[in-house]
Amino acid sequence: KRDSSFGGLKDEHVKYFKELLGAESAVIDGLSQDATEDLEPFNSDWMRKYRGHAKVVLKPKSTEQVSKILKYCNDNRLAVVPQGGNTGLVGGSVPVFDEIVINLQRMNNIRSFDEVSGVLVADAGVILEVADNFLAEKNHIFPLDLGAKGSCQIGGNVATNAGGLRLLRYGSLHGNVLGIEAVLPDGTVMNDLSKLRKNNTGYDLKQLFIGGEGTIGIITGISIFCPQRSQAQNVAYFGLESFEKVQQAFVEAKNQLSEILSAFELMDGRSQRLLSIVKESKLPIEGEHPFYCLIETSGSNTDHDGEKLEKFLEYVMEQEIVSDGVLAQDKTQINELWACREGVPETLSHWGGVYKYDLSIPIKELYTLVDDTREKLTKAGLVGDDDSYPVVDVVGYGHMGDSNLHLNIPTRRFDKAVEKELEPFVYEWVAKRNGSISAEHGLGIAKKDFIGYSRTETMIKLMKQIKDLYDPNGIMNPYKYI
Ligand code: FAD
Ligand code: 2HG
Ligand code: ZN
Repeated sequence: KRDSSFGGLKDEHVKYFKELLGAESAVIDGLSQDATEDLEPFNSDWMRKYRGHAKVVLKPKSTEQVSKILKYCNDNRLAVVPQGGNTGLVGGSVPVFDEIVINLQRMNNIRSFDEVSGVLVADAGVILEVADNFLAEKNHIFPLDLGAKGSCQIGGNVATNAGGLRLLRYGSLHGNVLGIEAVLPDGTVMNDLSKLRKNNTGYDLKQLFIGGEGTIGIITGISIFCPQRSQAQNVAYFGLESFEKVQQAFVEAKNQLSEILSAFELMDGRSQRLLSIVKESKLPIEGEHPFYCLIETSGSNTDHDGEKLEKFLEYVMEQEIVSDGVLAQDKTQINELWACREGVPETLSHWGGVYKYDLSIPIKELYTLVDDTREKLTKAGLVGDDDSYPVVDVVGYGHMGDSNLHLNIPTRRFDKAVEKELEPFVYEWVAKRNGSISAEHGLGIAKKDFIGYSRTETMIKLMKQIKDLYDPNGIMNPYKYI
C-alpha cells in the first residue's frame, strides 16, 4: 500500500524541478504530457519483474543539484528512488508506486586519477566499463568486474556492494572504496572523499553507504583504490564429473596458481546447455559434463603464467579431477571463454521469467541446494519441456572462489505456484546452514520479507535506528528492505 504520508506530485513541484535542472531533458515529466523521453525504462527493472509508476525522472548534473532536489523532496515529503544503470537484480532500483526517480547518468565525470597511488576519484554515474577503460590506458584496473559492466554505474556498484568476477583477487568494495561523497535526505553533503588507504579516525561512516542500497542517501562521488593492471591474462575452461571434483580442482588451483589466480567461476552443465541452445553455439569443449569451471590468472608474464596454467590442467586431468579442458590461445579466445560464464544471466531470461537466488553457502554444500530445489519443483509437477510447464530448468552457477551460488530457475512466465514452492524453502535451507540469503545483490524489494533468515532481531533493530537517524521522514527508497 502506498504510504499516505508522502505527498503527491503537483505542478508546482514539476515547475521547481524544471527551473532547477533545465527544462530540455533534465526533467522528464509525464504529468504535463510533455515527456521528452519514454519513462518505461526507468520504471521497469532488468528482469522485467518489478514495475513502478514514476511520473518524473530527474537527472541532476552536479552534487549541488542532488542536494537541492533532496532538500526539496524532504521538505515536501516526496519519496525518491536513487537509480544508477538499473541493472540491479532485486528490484531496488525502480519505484514501487510513484516515487521520483533520481538517475545519476549525467554525473559521469572522472574527477582525478593519481598514477602513483592508484587512487581514482569519479562521479557516481560513471559507467563501470568506462572507468575501467580509462584506467586501462593508465595501466590500472577497476577492482570490480561484472557482466553488466557496460550499463551499471560505479555509484550503483558501491550502493549494492557488488562482488563480481574477481573478488577473490581484489577483495570487496568495503576495502577498496577509500572515500564517498553522498547527499543526505535533508540536502546535507557528506564530503568524505578521502584518498587515504588508512584512516582510523572514529566511525567509518562511508561503510554504511556501501551496500546501503540507496536507503540513507545518494552517493554522488567515490574515491577508490585501483591496482596495477596485470600485463598477462590467461584463461582455462574445463569440464568435471561431480561437485566433489570441482572442490578438488579449486583446492589444486589455489595450491598451484596461488598469487596469479584471479577468478575461479562455476557453471553447472545445465546452465551451459541452455547457453548453447539460446546462443546457438557450441561449447568450447566436446561432450556433456555435469559441471564446468573457468579459471583466470593475472600475472606479469603471459608465457610463464600460461605454462603454470597448462601444468595445472595437465595435473588435474592426469589425476582425473578434470575430464576435459581448453586453454585460451589469444585475446579473442579469452573473451569467448568468459562469454560462457558472463552470458549465463542473459541466457536464462530468454523464456520470459527467472527466479534468482544469490546465496552464500558453506562450500561443501554449495551445489546440494540446486539438486534439492530441482527435486522439489519436479515433484510438484512444475518442470518440463513443453509450454504447459512453467519451469524450464533449475540451474546453479556462480563465484566458486567466494562460496557464492547463483541459483536460477528460468521459467516461461512468473508463476505464483512456482514462487510458493521456492519461498521460503530456499531461505530456510540457507539459514539452516548459516549461509546468507544475499551474498552480493542486496535485498531490495525481492528479499524485504526475508532479512530475518540472515540477521538477528537485534541487528535489524540497529539497522532501523540508523535508517531513522539519516532519513527521519523515510523518503529514501521506501518500501524496500528497511
Ligand atoms: P541500479 O540497479 O540502478 O541500483 C541498484 C541499487 O543501488 C538500488 O537500490 C538503487 O536505489 C541504488 N543506487 C544506485 N545508484 C545509487 C547512488 N548513486 N546512490 C545511492 N544509491 C544508489 N552483481 C554482483 O554483485 N556481481 C555480479 O557478478 C553481477 N553481475 C551481473 C550481471 C548482469 C548481467 C546483471 C544484469 C547484473 C549483475 N549484478 C551483479 C547485479 C549488480 O547489483 C548490478 O549490476 C550493479 O552493481 C548495480 O549497479 P547499477 O548502477 O545498475 O545500480
Ligand atoms: C553473475 O554472477 C551475477 O553473473 C548475476 O551476479 C547472477 O543472475 C544471477 O543470478
Ligand atoms: Zn554474481
